Amino acid sequence: MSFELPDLPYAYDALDPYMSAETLEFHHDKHHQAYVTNGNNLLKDSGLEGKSLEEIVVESHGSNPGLFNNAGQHYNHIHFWKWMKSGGGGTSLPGKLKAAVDSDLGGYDKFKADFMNAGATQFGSGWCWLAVKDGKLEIMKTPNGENPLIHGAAPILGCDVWEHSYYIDYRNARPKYLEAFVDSLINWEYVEELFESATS
Ligand code: MN3
Repeated sequence: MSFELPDLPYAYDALDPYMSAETLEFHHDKHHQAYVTNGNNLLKDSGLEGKSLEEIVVESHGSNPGLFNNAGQHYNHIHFWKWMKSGGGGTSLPGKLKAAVDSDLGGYDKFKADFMNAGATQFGSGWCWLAVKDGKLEIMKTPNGENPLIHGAAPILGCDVWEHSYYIDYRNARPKYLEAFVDSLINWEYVEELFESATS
């Protein structure tokens, strides 16, 4: 396979004021595009050309760091755009997901605090995650382009805490960005869809 930049699933200004059109133009058109371009160059002659994106991420880990970084970030961003929507976020979790958040994570308020804390305490660039591991929800954080796939878990929600994701709108205030993401941007229906496929 070769990597391709997907279109955003909404207009550039759809997430305003929580994430500006300017941020999305740079983040999608420049940063994600660079992972696609560099990833395709590094995929050539890697021996992984015929694999799925998930397989490329897992199999390049530890053996081909350049490809791993770009393939990981391509995977992460494909989902990141879909993890947000206009009018998203807040406590309106679909039923099965809400039940799992209650039983595995101690409820929505604790999920929110722990997810934001994972993002705020990721030193430098990286991601915070809600993932399914061994059938249960877990909060995780990873550096750079890494994601839960290489830890035997299925990511169902992730927030990009690289500075390019928030510096235009929030400057250095990463916790404010994380709070806006949780309160006003999360596409819970897409999270539920990934939860269903990770647990079925
Ligand atoms: Mn990014």
